[in-house]
Amino acid sequence: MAKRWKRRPEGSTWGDFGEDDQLGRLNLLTPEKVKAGISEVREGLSFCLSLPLDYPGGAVLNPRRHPPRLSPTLQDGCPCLNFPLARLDARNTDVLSDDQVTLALQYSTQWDSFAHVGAFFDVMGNGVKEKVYYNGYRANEHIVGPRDYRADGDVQVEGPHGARALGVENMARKAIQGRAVLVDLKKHFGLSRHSVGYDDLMRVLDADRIDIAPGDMLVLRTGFTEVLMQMNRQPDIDVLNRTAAVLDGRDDRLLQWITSSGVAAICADNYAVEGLPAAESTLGQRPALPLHQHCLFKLGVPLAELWWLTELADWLHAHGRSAFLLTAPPLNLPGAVGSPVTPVATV
Ligand code: UVW
Repeated sequence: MAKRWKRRPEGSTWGDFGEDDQLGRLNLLTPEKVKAGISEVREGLSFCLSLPLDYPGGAVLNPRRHPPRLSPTLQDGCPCLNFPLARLDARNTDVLSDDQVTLALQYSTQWDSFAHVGAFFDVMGNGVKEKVYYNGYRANEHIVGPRDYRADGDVQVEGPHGARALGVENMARKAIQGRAVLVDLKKHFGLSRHSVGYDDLMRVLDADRIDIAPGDMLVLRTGFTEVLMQMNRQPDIDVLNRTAAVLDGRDDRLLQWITSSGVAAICADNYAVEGLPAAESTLGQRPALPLHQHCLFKLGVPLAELWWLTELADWLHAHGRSAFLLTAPPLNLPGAVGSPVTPVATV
């Protein structure tokens, strides 16, 4: 089989975990790392780190993403909520409810898979920039949409679409469990918007005496979802755009730290982990989502957003701790690019 790529992006991990790897840094969640996470469990207390999935409310945070719509499935043409099975057979005593949902998979507490953000890159070294994703998986071959966007005219694509590689099912099968470390940016920067670069992050790690080891999952508490929850499903986008810390995706030293720290994943309670729009850049061609491109496309570090971290952070502070066991598999939904998640922290 022809290799998918001859050149890899500078500073990427492509190929380091195998030619056909689809897990990236999640490979660092080894049995030792799971045991390291389990050794952080001393009290047997668990925290749910998910928002109710009908938050943020409306579609102002991201106009592509609408709140979930629940509806009953149909039983012989009738809505199956409180459906008396006696309608089918008078001897039946059961009452049946069964439902379905239309859900933007990244509407609320979520994981981004590596199929979420790719880039134009000359993978074959022939001067042609192709649309590729982590480890050289290709647009229209592995990540297939209903339309092939081409400079010389779009082409409709027949047949099933979705992520034939890099989908969330790979992350689900990995189970995503291990040692995680909470870094509390709200404690240091408050609830006003603050763009956190390398120097800021190093000061926080130093002040709070936090050690992050390769294979740890980095969990960032900013307080964003605390403000969001108070808006009661009617988010005020102007307020939210001024709320809470975001990582500065244009800070190359911060991106380099993500590379060298060996973190397996980055999870945050804010909207996109990084500040959007990203700061202006003097480069002509540059990513609009620089931290997404660095993590999802180059390194294979999955990103998670809109987590609920309040009770966990309060408990960890009260007990002088920052590490815990995190269990956070996405849906085992073949072909999906993102996934809701109900992460569980255990201390
Ligand atoms: C975007 O499209 C901005 O995605 P995410 O939810 O990963 O920030």
